[in-house]
Amino acid sequence: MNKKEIKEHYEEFGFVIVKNLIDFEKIQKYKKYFIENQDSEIWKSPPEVVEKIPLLKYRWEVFKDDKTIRKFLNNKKLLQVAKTVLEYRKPKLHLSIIPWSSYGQDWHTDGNDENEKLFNVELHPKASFTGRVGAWIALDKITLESGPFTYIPKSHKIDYKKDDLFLSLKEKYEKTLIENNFVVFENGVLKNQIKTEPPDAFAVDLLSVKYAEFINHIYVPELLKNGFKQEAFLPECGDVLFWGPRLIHKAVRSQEGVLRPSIIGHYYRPIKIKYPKIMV
Ligand SMILES: O=C(O)CCC(=O)C(=O)O
Ligand SMILES: [Fe+2]
Repeated sequence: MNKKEIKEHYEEFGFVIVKNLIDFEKIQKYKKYFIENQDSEIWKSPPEVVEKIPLLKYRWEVFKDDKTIRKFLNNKKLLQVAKTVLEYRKPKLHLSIIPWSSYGQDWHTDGNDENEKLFNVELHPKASFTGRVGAWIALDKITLESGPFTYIPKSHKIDYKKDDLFLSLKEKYEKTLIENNFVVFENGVLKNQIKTEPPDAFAVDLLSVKYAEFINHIYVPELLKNGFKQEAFLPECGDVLFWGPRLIHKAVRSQEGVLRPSIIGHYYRPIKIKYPKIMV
């Protein structure tokens, strides 16, 4: 695939798959490193980072700064695709997800202002980046049993401010929240607005549960009945899927005893304001 094809596919569908991108030897070397160190503390976020970004306490797999991981994810071929889709010369790595089993994170986007504002929760401090792309790298063949990355092509194009399905379901859902005294809205706005960065962990926790419930149990099931289709990424070793922050995606849970050899890197295009290197 040339750069133009990569960019066009990414823009049209919200993701692009590049087959056989990463060399076998590089993968073998990284796999060996992972296997040798999988029980080590090096995979965990250091306390000083968790303190700065309370949300990280829920993401034990977010890794700080290990040379081997950094080197693997800063592979030229990965960066080249990140550069192409972000249209930026120097994308920066800001997150890695390294475990070989999927805990089954349900449907979500990685950053979508309109959507997150639903409950006035800003999970992604906006000031720190203007573009973001995730790379899902298969270190072996991935099957349905391994718990594949699963996504809804073209969902990145949904305009939540105008989308009738989203707006009507959201209105109904908000009503039930109010009726159940879960939240109080004043003039259509949540009374307890969260403006701090990083946001107050308790509030985010509480509200994002509702946000996740809405997306997973109400919105996405309806979306899938209304013309959108889900697809699973079932790659061979060395294949990489790149996706944009607005694409709706999830991780299918790995079946008991089945591994999902993979590594995920997230890259971003920074702007002036520097936020801590690692974030969710
Ligand atoms: O583990 C997965 O397959 C999904 C990961 C994910 O949602 C992400 O990295 O943003
Ligand atoms: Fe995600």
